[in-house]
Amino acid sequence: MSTPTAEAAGHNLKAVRQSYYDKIEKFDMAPLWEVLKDVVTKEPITKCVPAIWKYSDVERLMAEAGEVITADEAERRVLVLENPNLHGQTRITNSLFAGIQMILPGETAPAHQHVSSAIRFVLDGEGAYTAVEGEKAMMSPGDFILTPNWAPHDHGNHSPKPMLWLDVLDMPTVNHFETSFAGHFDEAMQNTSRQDGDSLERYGSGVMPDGAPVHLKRSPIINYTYARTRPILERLKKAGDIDPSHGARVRYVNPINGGWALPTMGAHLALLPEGFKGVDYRSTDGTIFVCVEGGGSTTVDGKVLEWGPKDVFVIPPWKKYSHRVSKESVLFSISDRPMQEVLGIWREAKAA
Ligand code: 1HN
Repeated sequence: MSTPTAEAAGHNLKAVRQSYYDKIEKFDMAPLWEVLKDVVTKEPITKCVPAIWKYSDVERLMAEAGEVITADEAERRVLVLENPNLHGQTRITNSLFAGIQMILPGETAPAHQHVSSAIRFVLDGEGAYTAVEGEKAMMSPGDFILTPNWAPHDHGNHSPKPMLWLDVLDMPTVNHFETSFAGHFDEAMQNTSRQDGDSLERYGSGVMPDGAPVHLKRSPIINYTYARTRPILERLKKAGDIDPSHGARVRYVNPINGGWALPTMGAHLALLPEGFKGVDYRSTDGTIFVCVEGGGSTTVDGKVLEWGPKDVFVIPPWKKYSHRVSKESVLFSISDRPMQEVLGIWREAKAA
């Protein structure tokens, strides 16, 4: 018990400190000791919460967007997947943007470029294209398509059906650094000089043209097709090469140096065998998942996310999660892990 005088002295000290803080504020200074515990936390603190976007909702609401605005008017007809705890911030995690884009038969989305790198992960439709740096990449479900930093890109749909895909961009990080530049081209469509699949054939087969330009920061491959990647999961499964948390998993790499396909975002494709019960896992990179095939559930922070084909869900940084499936399933995932690794701040923890 403090004595009345000690209490009075305590009050006095508080008042003295406060008047000192008020004084230094006028000089744009502040006492670190008042906030130190909040800014240097013992463990990661995140505003991001786990969430799932069911494809049935996405498909219905996106169809309505098609009646409200054209792709040309919108420039990009994208519904932002906003983290429920970050509404108004145009992001799914603190560092990444995610959205669903739709392009209807006969539409084009005009050519532009920006500092943010983007990836597309194709959900629905067949045969619309995205043109990136002169390569016209035809899209099929499960394809993973890169639009590296400053690459000119446009999209078009000459197929009879709507085409929908997931866009993920590092835009919130680019804006964190306040380094955004963007440009538009006079022509709606860029001239394409390279055919569908050209970069995958040139660079993704264990050889590459002698004297090929060495892109160290980003992969030269534009479209990592599902047709090429899916059979590798089958091989891993058959060989029993199955991680207890992640299943049979491949990483999308830059074939020049074995690093991530992009310097800012890293992606995987994983097969969870029938009856898979994943061991708890967590890492500092908040991760966006897409169910490509099958269905199952992911438990995170006491919450159960039930997912099926084309559903998108997000796991916040450093939250323990585990996947469970009854039938064989395929999950695509993407995060800001390459950025964290290059800064030396990425961590993971596997349950014992
Ligand atoms: C963008 O340029 C595209 O090119 C998609 O398709 C989504 C989200 C934020 C900023 C730019 C695209 C985007 C975007």
